Amino acid sequence: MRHARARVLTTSLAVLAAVAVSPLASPSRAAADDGVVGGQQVSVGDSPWAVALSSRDRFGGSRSGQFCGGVVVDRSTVLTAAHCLGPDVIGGPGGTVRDLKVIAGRDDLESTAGAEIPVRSMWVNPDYDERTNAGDVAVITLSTALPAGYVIPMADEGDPAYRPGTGAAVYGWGDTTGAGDYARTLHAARVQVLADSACERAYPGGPEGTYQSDSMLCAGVPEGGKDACQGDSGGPLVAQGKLIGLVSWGSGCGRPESPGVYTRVSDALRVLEQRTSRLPSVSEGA
Ligand code: 4AZ
Repeated sequence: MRHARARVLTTSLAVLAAVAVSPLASPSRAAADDGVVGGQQVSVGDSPWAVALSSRDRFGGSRSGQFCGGVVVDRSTVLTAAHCLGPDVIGGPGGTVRDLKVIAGRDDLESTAGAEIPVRSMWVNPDYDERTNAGDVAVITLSTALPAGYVIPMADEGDPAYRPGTGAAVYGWGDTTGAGDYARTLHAARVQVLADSACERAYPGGPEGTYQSDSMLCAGVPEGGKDACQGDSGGPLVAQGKLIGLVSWGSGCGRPESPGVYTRVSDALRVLEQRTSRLPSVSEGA
């Protein structure tokens, strides 16, 4: 097993600072490049807070061992989904993966760009409910801090970014079709925050989960075709320049009647406040 040493960050902070966080660039990509599902290739230079979780021991050396997404909310803090760090994914209670890393600044998973940052510690929400999927949040503390330009603010409760109809973008290296076609580069799809009623209708309680509006957020497009998918879990849903959701679950990918379900970041903040001593700073509402 090859153990790549963490490389010095190559992304210039000045460049990052100069680039406004505009979720998506020009939409003119070939269909073959479409990814997340119904998305397009984007650059980590424009979205440095989008990071990949990696374990080559468990997921193999291709695609840098990527298996989930994450998001940088503080220089040493990455949020992801609890189910990404559960026994089904990383094997064994509490996680037995020894080579878990956070990859920042790497668009192409076949490259060595950016940095692979070892994990100092992780906290998986003990209240994560595998039956409903409620509370799907975990916190990774990095062994070395990222530059401040990597951090995205989080939207607290009451922020207008949570209003239904708000345009948002979901980011990840996951499946681009729902048939196991994992992306090599970071992709993003434009979706919108949907009314809770859309997900309450889709997920009243079933094998995949139960939609709970206090802790989850519903997003997609009414016509379907744009969505997060397997491998995107834990990654960011961003609206108005702020983090509003973490990719969590759904029935299939891109189905019109089955929107994507996200961990509601404002609720995750409450969970972290109550359960941990850490509270990453939040963006002021309005
Ligand atoms: C997954 O399996 C998954 N369409 C994540 C998000 C969605 C579906 C599945 C939403 O990780």
